Amino acid sequence: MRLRDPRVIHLLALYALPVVVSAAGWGVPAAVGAAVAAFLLGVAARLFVSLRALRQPERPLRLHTITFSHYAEKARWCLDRLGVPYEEVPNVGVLGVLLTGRTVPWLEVPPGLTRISDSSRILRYLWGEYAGRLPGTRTWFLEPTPAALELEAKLDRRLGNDVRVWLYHHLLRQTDLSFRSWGIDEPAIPRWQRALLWVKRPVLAFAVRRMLGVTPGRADRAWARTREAFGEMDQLLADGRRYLTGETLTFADITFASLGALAVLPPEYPGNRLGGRRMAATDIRDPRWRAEVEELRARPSGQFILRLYREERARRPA
Ligand SMILES: N[C@@H](CCC(=O)N[C@@H](CS)C(=O)NCC(=O)O)C(=O)O
Repeated sequence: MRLRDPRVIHLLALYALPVVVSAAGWGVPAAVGAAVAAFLLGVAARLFVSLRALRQPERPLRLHTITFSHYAEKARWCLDRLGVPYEEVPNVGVLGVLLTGRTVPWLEVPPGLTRISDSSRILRYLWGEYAGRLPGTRTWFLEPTPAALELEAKLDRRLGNDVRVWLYHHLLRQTDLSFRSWGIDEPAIPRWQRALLWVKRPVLAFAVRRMLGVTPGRADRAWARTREAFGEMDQLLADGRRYLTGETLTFADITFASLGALAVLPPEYPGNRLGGRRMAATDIRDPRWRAEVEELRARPSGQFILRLYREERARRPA
């Protein structure tokens, strides 16, 4: 969400419209005129953006994210690994979903302004678009084999949600870290968005609690299920295999490592594209939370995530 995008200006104008109409004391005909003008402005903004995009067919992909989102990290990691040019458009936490109803990550594909939501759909798009065009050594990890697809679907549905509920339960009680997780330190996020965070934190905290159902009871259940999921991965790795589905890395490994990372806090999370402060186990003040992180880190699956981050995410992407 950037103020130089005419669609954002239009959205903000729509919010301001009732205030302007009532402050100016306009009657019904003038208010209807203003609504028609707002509609035409929206049409013009979209037309302008579409035509501008068509004139720049070489524009890179754009990945819209929240810096610390683990689903966003999954897509970012795959894009980095694939080595295709892309721009990241980071935003502060939960603003997008409140204003537009769209979750992150979402991928903007030029020139037609195609938008792909959901990390798994983004991965399928990358496979469909680049397998065959790039050398196999770069794309194989995205091959949608039944085993990798099944693991990804399970992890997306369960681990991703459980880690989020468990983490928010802790984060909402440590204000400095919740601000950090929403992007307050990320220089690539516009200043106006970061400034807004100070004002809207109570609203965000309320919305997150309500939308995700973050209660102590649910957080306990989410924690228990997170341990279970790590336990299942321990079992897969118990025969000494290097990766979850065998001897080569696939997007299923990246899915587990990204979605589990916020429970293990590898120093390299979330990759090296972003410039703000990261989250370390030593930043956690609550002893219970810290003990939970330590417990997962000590397991083979926790060690697996730490290893993958060391091996894959420490380098700066090209
Ligand atoms: N199944 C989706 C889940 C995406 C999702 O829930 N993203 C969260 C962030 S982790 C989100 O956008 N929350 C709203 C927001 O923070 O603006 C995916 O795989 O991309």
